[in-house]
Formats: sequence, C-alpha cells, structure tokens
Amino acid sequence: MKSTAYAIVSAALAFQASGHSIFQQLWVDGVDYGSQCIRMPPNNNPVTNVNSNDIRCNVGGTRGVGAKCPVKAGSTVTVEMHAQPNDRKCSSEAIGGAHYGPVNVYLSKVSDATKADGSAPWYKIFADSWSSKGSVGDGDNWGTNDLNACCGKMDVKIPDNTPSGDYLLRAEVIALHTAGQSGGAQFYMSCYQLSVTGGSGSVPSGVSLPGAFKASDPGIQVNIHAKMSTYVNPGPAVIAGGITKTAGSTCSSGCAKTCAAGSGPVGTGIAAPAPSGGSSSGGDSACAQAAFQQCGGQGYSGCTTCAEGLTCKAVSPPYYSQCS
Ligand SMILES: [Cu+2]
Repeated sequence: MKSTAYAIVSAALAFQASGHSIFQQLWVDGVDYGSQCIRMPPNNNPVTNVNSNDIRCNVGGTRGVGAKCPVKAGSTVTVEMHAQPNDRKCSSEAIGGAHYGPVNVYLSKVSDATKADGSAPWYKIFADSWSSKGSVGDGDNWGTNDLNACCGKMDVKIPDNTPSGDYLLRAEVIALHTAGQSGGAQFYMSCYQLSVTGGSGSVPSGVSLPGAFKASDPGIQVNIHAKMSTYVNPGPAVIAGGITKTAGSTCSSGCAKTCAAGSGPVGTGIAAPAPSGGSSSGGDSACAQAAFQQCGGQGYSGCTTCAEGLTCKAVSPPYYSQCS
C-alpha cells in the first residue's frame, strides 16, 4: 500500500539507528550557531575503517559547505552531539546504548575551510577520555558520560596561541563497546568550518588522517568490559595550550558556556550573528539550512533555504520539511 510504504520511508528518514550519534551543532562563546558551519554526516552510523578518508570528517566530509563560524583565538566553542537529526532534547541521551569512549577535538589549519578536504595535518586541542571508578571499564568515567551529562555539549577552548586563519575543527567520539575485536571501535566525528581571528604564533605540528590511527592501537582495540588499569587515548597528545579534561567532572565544568540553556529543547530564540562566507542566492537573505535541518512545515517560521546542493523535502507533510 502506497501510504504504508510512505510511512516507513519517512520513519527511516526521521529516526536513524539507535545508539549511534552525530555531532550536529556548534556554539561560539555561548552563542548558538546551530548546524550552519558543519559538514553534516549523512546519517548517524560510525566509521570503523581507520585507514579510510572517512576517518577525517565522516562520510562525505571531505566536501565543504558554504559557511564558516567566526571564532576568536582564546574563546570557547561548544560542540554538540545528538543521536537523532535535530533532536536537541536533553532527555534524549546524546550518545546512548553503552557507547562508552573518549571525546577528542582536533584542529587543522587550512587555506579555505569551505574547500579543504581534510588532508592537511591535524593537531589535538582537547581530550576527555577515561578515569577509573575501580569497576569494569563500562562502569568507569568516560568522555561520553560527560557529554550525556551536559545534554550532548562539550566546551572546548580554542587555544590562545591559535594563529588567525581558516580551520577545520574535528570533534570525535570513539565508542568502544565492541572494540575488543579489530575494527570494532566506532568513530563518530563531524568537522566544523571555522574562521579564527585575533591569534598569532605558529601552527603546531600535526598528524595526518588517515595515518594517525592503527586498528591495533591500544585505545582502539580494547576490551572495556573488564577492569581497566589504564586507557591510552588514541591519536597524538594534546598540544601545549590545549585542554585535557578529567572524565567524570561535572556538567558545569564541562559545558559552562551553555549549561544554562541545557534543560529541554535548546537552540530556539537565540539569534546568532551571520557566519562569514555563507553565500546563497535568493530566498531568505543569507540563511542556509544544513542537512537534516528544518526548512519548512506548519507553523515553522525559520530559514527555508537549504545549503548548496541540498533541497527542502517534506518528510512528514504538512508538519515537517528538512534539507537533504
Ligand atoms: Cu553504535
């Protein structure tokens, strides 16, 4: 039956695999930029092949979007992860299903963030990985628990000594619930396009992606269902001037910039300054909704223009349309 088939298709579009998640939004110094400057992954599935180009910025992430979020060196951005597209409710776990693991954030200096393919070197500016609670790994403190405690949000300081210019910022969760076997670790990452101002100094040395990880790394092939005495966070060390957060610290120290907005749906009613570089022809001024963002529907009064390459499709007419 036609209507039944339609219902199944819309359900599949609207609700993706449970347990899996996507970094979807970015805040800059407490201002919500939503998904404007993110290279949105096509779905919430993980990347598991550490030797693939998808390990940079997820599937399709070597291609840019139109906008860059403006960031001052030394300011704090907040990366935001959720399981379902555009479901920012705190009551929905950011990453559930026992997907325990570290949260890491990298920067890569590029000449144009809207065009960079992720092949330039990456350096780590933030890590929140693991600390022991004396039980099996599943019961220990993990970066992912801190994300969940903060409604999916994690504050990340852009180091003071970040030279001005364009960057890709790569936020990563490595879920380890099936990591006992080779290829079992699940990488959930998204790249955000930034334009950094007010900084000086030299660009720290970095690693290449792929290249920085081996499937056999001790923090990638690891059994967290046993008692753990240590955990080796994959990838390079956090640079001088970066932040290493101790897993298990409270919400207020993990997402202080946005905690006040943390209960219930967030991201509504805050007008973010327009990001730079967003070019859209026609439609509502300079707005452009990213993949999976709402672009229409009954009672909707927001931006109705989709980012370049996307079209606004009704997924549950007349109530909801999104860009895809
Ligand atoms: Cu999963």
